[in-house]
Amino acid sequence: MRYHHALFLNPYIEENATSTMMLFPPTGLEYVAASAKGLVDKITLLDLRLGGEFADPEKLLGFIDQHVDIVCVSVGWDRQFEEICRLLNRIPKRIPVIVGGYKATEKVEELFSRCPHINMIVRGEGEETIKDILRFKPMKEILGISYRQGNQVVHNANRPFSPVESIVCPDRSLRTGKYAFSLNGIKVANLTFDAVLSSRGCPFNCKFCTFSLNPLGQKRNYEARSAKSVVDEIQMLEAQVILLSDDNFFAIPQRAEDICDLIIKRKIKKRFVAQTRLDIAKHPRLLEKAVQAGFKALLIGIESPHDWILAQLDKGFDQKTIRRSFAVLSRYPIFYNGYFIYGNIGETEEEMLYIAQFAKEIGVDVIACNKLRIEKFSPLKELAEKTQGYHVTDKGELYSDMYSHAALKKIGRKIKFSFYTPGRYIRILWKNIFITKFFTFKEILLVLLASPRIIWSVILKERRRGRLKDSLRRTFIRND
Ligand code: B12
Ligand code: SF4
Repeated sequence: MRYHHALFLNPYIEENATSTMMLFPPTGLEYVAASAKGLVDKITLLDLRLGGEFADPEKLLGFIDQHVDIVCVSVGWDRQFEEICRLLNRIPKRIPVIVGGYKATEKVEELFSRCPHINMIVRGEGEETIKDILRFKPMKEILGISYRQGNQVVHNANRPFSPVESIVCPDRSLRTGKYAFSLNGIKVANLTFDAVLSSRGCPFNCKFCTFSLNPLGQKRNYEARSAKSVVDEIQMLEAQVILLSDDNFFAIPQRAEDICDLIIKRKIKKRFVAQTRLDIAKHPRLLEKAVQAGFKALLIGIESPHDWILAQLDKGFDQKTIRRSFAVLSRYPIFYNGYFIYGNIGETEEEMLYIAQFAKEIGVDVIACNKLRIEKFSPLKELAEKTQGYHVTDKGELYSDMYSHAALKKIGRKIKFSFYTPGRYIRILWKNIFITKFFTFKEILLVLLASPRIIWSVILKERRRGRLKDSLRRTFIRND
């Protein structure tokens, strides 16, 4: 027996996707689709964010009904959960529905109870599991799946991780479109994006982080692909901007340097963005090579300006180290995004608000602040449960009697508006144009031409959310 036509579906719809979300392909789903090659006659990969006729659910369901005999769906995020469940429930019952992804792994029971049409949920990494499914291996023998048996849900044992070098890279020819540069949903310039995963896991164990701890509580030990295989993949890509979506790209400095050397040697001209730890500042030679190879932006987990919070999070550095590291980093023409966490256990409002000031002091270009999340297997769970007055929502959001969810949200906006002043936007543009040279002259012109539409779309969005006046006041008058 063999399936004829498998559909691999990223079910998130364009209008609701935020700007960063629009830039990158659904890496996990693409890996799973690539593994399915050769085991089914035809593969269709559809990312609904790319638009096209199948963004219309009626057309999509018609296509599934007429052409497809197995549907494999990725549920990776909290967003649009209701809509996705509704869509899955409309897939004809005779067609098997397989669901996988980060969120699906977390919400196995909920998905089964809400979506009677789901046949199997693949927990954790799916490359090997999908092969067993497509080979019609008996369900009870497939590691890493959950399935229905009468009124019960059966959870088979977890699947051990596969070695990274054995995992086949995504096949970009399966895509139906390009990931183009868009801001707030508006296509800005002819700049395209792609993502490359050069390693899995992370060698560190920061206490709040569930990056390499999958929703089953399994820790993915750090494993990296060879420099050659990474650069071979990069060299095949059409996109100009490549996100190295590893949890921590520079974890092995020598390997990262080898990758940079190969990029330089092969004269690959791309713009790279990578997620990294602050420790990269200890390696000036690597930083120089990274700049030469085309690294334009680094996304760095700083988390907090406060030593006691950094210690609580087991981050492995203190405020002094952050300041010292940024003194080094600011010598390089690289754009820095600092990730911060606020609403930590015991953190006061004043301490949270200091994030904006601190980020300015150290010279971060942009910040992304998130409330502390405590997921099912987070090592911080015990502390949160033990600390009086603290609670965790079923989505993993931490709040307290002192700072409710809404109060934390307000504090988050205050931090954002203290940092993003009009001067900051000018600085961001200046750095991108003249220092990191992220954009070419033509692209800058296109961004400028698109800017009235972007500003208008932001205004509409803020108005829809009923906070336009407040945002304008906080940006231009007073952020209190
Ligand atoms: C790179 C990355 C990003 C990139 C985007 C990458 C992309 N391609 O879209 C950027 C930087 C933009 C980003 C943004 C955000 N991210 Co992010 N990101 C990651 C990171 C580090 C890697 C993702 C990745 O490529 N994984 C590798 C692939 C291979 O794994 P995977 O996606 O899980 O897929 C495997 C399985 O899930 C399964 N699978 C997946 N789909 C399917 C489908 C089927 C049918 C089957 C069988 C199996 C299957 O098989 C896949 C292959 O093994 C992860 C952490 C991590 N290590 O996973 C966080 C992570 C995904 N991000 C997370 C979050 C919270 C965010 C943000 C919301 C942060 C924020 N507050 O702004 C934003 C979201 C943007 C938005 N607007 O919604 C969370 C998601 C938690 C959740 N689901 O609730 C994660 C898990 C980190 C964490 N633990 O907090 N992110
Ligand atoms: S926060 Fe960063 S360095 Fe720490 S464990 Fe997570 S991915 Fe690794």
